[in-house]
Amino acid sequence: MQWLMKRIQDARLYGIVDLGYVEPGNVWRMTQELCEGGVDVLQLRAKKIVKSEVERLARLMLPVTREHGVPLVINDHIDVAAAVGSEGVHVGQDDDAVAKARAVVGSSCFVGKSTHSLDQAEKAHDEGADYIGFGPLYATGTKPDYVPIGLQDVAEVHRRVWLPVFCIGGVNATRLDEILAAGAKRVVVVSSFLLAADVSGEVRGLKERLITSSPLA
Ligand code: 3NM
Repeated sequence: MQWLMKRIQDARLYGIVDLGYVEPGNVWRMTQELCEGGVDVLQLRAKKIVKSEVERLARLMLPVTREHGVPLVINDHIDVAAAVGSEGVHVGQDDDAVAKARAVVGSSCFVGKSTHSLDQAEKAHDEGADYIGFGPLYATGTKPDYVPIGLQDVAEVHRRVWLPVFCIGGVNATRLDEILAAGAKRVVVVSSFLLAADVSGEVRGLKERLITSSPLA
């Protein structure tokens, strides 16, 4: 378990295979390309998809992510995470979401939580989340109902929360410099990777810039 915690702490670039962008038939290829490009963590996000299909896709992804040493995180479906033995599970804003997930997946799986304010970030920390998502920084079609929080709290969240903080929402190569300048250390990228003509190349380029311009303290 300690190695797994270290994996999430050392992670800089978090990718998501989001079924809003990727056809089920392309999940295996997309997983391969994201891993080859160098994502440090990969999530399966499949809103509005039946659970049995989420489980099937997770089982398809796992051999690829494991081959690359990339932890696989299942979004929302804690029972699927437990069934397939994924390395992580990601939950939303419900107050008891972390405890509920922990009760199901046990201690061999890390638990991440989405947060959208400094207050929520501190609460997630107190609830025992292993990492948090923090955003959306910008308006994004991937999560269209959420009001962007901007960059103003990025530095402060790192002062208040001693957990890996993954900044999310509208992150792309064009915005990376200002996001890092605002204090981000880790980012999640969804549509900008999934819609790229050269997925691996896009991941590789962004990862390189992330590592060189913002070493982890
Ligand atoms: N969660 P893109 S923003 C899945 O703020 C997700 O919690 C967010 O996708 C949050 O990189 C988001 O395409 C969408 O903007 C990120």
